[in-house]
Amino acid sequence: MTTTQEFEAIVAAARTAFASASTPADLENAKAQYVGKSGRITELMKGLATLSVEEKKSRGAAINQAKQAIEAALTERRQALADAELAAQLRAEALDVSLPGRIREPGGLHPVSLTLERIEQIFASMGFDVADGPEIESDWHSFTSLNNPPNHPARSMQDTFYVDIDGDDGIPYNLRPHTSPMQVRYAHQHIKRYADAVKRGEPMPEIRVIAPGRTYRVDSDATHSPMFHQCEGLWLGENVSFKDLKVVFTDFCRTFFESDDLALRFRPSFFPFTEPSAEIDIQFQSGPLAGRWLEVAGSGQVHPAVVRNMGLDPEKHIGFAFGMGPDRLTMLRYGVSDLRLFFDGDIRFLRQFR
Ligand code: 2U9
Repeated sequence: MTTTQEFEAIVAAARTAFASASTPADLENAKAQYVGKSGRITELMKGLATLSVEEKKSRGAAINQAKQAIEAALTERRQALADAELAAQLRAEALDVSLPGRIREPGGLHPVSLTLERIEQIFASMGFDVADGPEIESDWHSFTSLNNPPNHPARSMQDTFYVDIDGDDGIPYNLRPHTSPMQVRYAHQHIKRYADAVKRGEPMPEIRVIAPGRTYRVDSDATHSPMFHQCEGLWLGENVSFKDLKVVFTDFCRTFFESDDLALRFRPSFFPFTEPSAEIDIQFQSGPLAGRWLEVAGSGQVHPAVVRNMGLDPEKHIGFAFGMGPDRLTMLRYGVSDLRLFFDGDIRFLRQFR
């Protein structure tokens, strides 16, 4: 083999070795075999020492040429590997900007909250205050003050939830079975205002209040939940009559259900805290519920004993009270057939009201 052929073979072998190096580390190993400390080119250079000046010149120039060719191949391969590495990284970290974003859906109020807000707004427009109060109540506030006899079944463990703490009277506190206690508390909070007015010789201020909120009873099926909502209302004054109850409640129902041809019926009934008492039924004239009488509330003239328990004079404060179930009103308004849907927390149901 001529010298030229020998050098060309070395360069070709180096090119092949570089081409088969698939990582920068492999490539540097391959490089060492040719232009490293004891690489083939380096060894050839060392071999020049024993040659004549003439031979050194010509062989040295040829070795240098081979070395430059190998270094050029090396640089080329280094660049190719770096390019491939960058391309792989770009591929791995690629973002598909055409994918839809992850949207944070806006929340919304629970359908029963929508109803409570609606009820509050309608009664506020008729001059009613909105009362708030505790959900754990004393026996006196939940039952005695409302004229419930001591042995009344509503007081039983089958009907009312009790907590493990006794009140001052030795009777355990209860989870309020209605929102009436809030109105008794409301009256007591405002007694000073009434007394001051009487002292100044002014007419007795009226009580006009609604009490919306969570209530609890031992009951659970498609139309009863152990936790449910109530909204009661109370209007007491020197001249408030059953006629006012009819006007107020008729106006409320027509506004709430957005229907002017809604019929109302007051059916005689009994509650310990009102006398006389009436159930209130409504009848839609059109739509899916048309023609059926639907019970929506209880009502009545507040019993004198209850007025007295509120710290007021039943000769001066006469008026009416009513109580309704916002859960049921929500079912009627939106056509929901199972009460439990409101409390299951299924987002597919709830988002329909957003
Ligand atoms: C005071 C005095 C009297 C509130 C009233 C009703 C009739 C009534 C039920 C209707 C549906 C409860 O949710 S429900 O099951 N309520 O029938 N509630 S009168 O009477 C009061 C309230 C407060 C001081």
